[in-house]
Amino acid sequence: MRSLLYTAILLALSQAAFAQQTETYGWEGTATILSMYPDSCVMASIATDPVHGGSQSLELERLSDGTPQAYVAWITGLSDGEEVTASFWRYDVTPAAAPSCRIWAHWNDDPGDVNGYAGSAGGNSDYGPGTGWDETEYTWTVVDGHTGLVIEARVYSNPGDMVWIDDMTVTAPTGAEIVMPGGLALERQTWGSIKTVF
Ligand SMILES: [Ca+2]
Repeated sequence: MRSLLYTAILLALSQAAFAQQTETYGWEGTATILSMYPDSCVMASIATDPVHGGSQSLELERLSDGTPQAYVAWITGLSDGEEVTASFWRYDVTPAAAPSCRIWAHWNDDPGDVNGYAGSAGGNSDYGPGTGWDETEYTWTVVDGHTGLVIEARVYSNPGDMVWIDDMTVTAPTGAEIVMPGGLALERQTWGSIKTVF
């Protein structure tokens, strides 16, 4: 009986350790991106053509010479060894030439500021086939005590280049928080409410 109980507890613990949550975002509302780097590097807007799912997508136009990073998701509350997987569909029709798009990320150890930066976390180096929509994905493993990760959509390689993004999926441990476009104001409001309580 006791060993059965231990087995049940161990099972529950292992399930808790590996429990994952998944959030999706398809740009069907008005929110575009959470932030960007450098400042004014992209024009982010809602498009109705091309679209992968639903009736809208995210349109990114590169404005800066430096590689623009459009922040499309933010995961906080992470610990070493945990994994975050993010994917989105991207659209360009220029095989082996710009415009192209990659999924990338950087660490952000400040849970109160989406613009915090604690070093590059790398990403998927593939530029895609450039023959319309294709899905790009990458899995990051948390290291070096980092606690947050910002998912970027990067646009290559000249000012004026445009790419489209749709149907993003982010999977993270249940103990983490996933912030999607449009979720930032809510998060701040929640923090404000918490501060008021204390
Ligand atoms: Ca969509």
